[in-house]
Amino acid sequence: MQILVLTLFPEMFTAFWSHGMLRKAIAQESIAAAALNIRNFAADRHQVTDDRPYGGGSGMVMKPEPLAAAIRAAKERAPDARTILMSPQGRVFNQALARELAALPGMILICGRYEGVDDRLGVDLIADELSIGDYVLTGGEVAAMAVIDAVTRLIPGVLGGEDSAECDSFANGLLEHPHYTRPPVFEGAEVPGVLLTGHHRNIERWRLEASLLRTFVHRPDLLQERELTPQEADILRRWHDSLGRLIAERALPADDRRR
Ligand code: 4HQ
Repeated sequence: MQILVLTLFPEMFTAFWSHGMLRKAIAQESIAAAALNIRNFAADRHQVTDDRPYGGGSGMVMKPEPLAAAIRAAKERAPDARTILMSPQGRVFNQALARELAALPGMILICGRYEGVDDRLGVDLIADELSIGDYVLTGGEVAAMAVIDAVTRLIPGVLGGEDSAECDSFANGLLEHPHYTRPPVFEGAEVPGVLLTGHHRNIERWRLEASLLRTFVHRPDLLQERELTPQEADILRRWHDSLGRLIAERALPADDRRR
């Protein structure tokens, strides 16, 4: 996948793709990545990229001409890439969108600064808009990095184990089970015994149950968005039955409010 970022701060990306999974993905040519400085596409002597907003008000707006020139130059380098503006009004980025983007031949990610970009950059220049969440950033760069990171790890051959990407949180729509490594006792806290038994079926069963419990407690909204496998339904039924028995045996009678 070809990734081009259009930004006023291309140096922000140098450290980003010099480390870890991104560095490896670039080294093995799973992705090619470059950041282009929008300022280099400003035609005037001072290379101005912003201007005061029509209608008045505080803050500056990114001028359309340098951005349009930068996008056209990027499209020449990556003709099949999708042009994507990072913006709070975009589709809210999630794992399903990461999967969609991982199937593209390329992405041109446009990072605004100040109050944003002139709204007249048309659909021929901006095909898609993405938000990474409902909070206000000072620029699209951090948002673009989040997208590049989540998308790159889904490209076949980028993560070590082929199944590691699809075992992760959200791959199956659930939060991940807890993880442990040595030592077996840390500051008095023990690793759950089943994980030390080597009994793989029990371990898988425990992990699924822990996954379901975490999701139920911390992100019940995720359970509303997916179906339950027969094994998952079975686990929930056992909780239901066991809670039902506990309530039947231990609940005190309700206060009689008529008195
Ligand atoms: N922006 N997800 C860039 C965001 C944002 C977000 C505000 C976009 C500032 C200039 N981008 N403008 N949230 O907050 O993507």
